[in-house]
Amino acid sequence: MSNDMQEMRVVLIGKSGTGKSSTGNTLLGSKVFDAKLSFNAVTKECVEGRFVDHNKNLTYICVDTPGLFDSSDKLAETALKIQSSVTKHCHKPHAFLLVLEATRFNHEDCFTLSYLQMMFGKEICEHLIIVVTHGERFQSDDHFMKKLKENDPLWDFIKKCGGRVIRIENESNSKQTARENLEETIEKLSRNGKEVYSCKYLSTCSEALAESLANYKGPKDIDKQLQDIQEILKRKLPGCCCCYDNNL
Ligand SMILES: Nc1nc2c(ncn2[C@@H]2O[C@H](COP(=O)(O)OP(=O)(O)O)[C@@H](O)[C@H]2O)c(=O)[nH]1
Ligand SMILES: [Mg+2]
Repeated sequence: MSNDMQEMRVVLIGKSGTGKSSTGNTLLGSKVFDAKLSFNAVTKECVEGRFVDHNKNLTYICVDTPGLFDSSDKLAETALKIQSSVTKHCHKPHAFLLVLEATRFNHEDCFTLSYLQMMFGKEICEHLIIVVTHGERFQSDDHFMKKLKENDPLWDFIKKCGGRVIRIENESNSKQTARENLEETIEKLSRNGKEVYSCKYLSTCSEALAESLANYKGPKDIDKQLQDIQEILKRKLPGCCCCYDNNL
């Protein structure tokens, strides 16, 4: 590998079954991640994949993560797993791909931004790209945007996440268009790799998650679990609330 080989670090994030692993495979151009139709989450731990693009002198490093709201999980536990794995495999990522299946967007999804901010701070918003899979369900980009705007909670959510949204099709015979679309969006967002995510409160976020997990006493709704974490964060970071999304 030549010394001036650049890295592009990307995290795949989202609920189980939305197409995270498939999107990672499309981006890396081969079947690196296990993608399948399943009622149970397939990716239980974070997995790393790489692709070296010799033409661009660029290595894509991609981390696939467990589903965000997998039913039996404690949210703080999943959050700590995702956070520590991202720090380990994908230090200072250029982009977080938030993978969604637009037709399945529901009440639970509205909590995603709060949840992500508790893991990665508000700084994550600058580096989020919403990737809608099953892109061929939409006849054109105009049709896609029209359908997104018709769904008020989904459109509000997209705007809060910075408004960057693309559609891709992971199951088409030629995945080249989807791949190019992903690469172009990531490279534009990161200004060709110059801008990376970082958050100076990351260790405080993990302390808050660990404290909430230690206090966890049996099943609680998503909003209740997130409120607990938020309360701890507010105490640890007075005057500097990490969680700007008010869905809680
Ligand atoms: N038709 C279609 N199927 C997809 C697409 N993306 C993912 N899938 C399918 O959806 C299922 C779940 O995908 P997977 O990547 O395992 O989701 P994950 O749990 O988020 O990692 C698999 O059967 C995939 O083949 C897509 O863009 N189009
Ligand atoms: Mg998966």
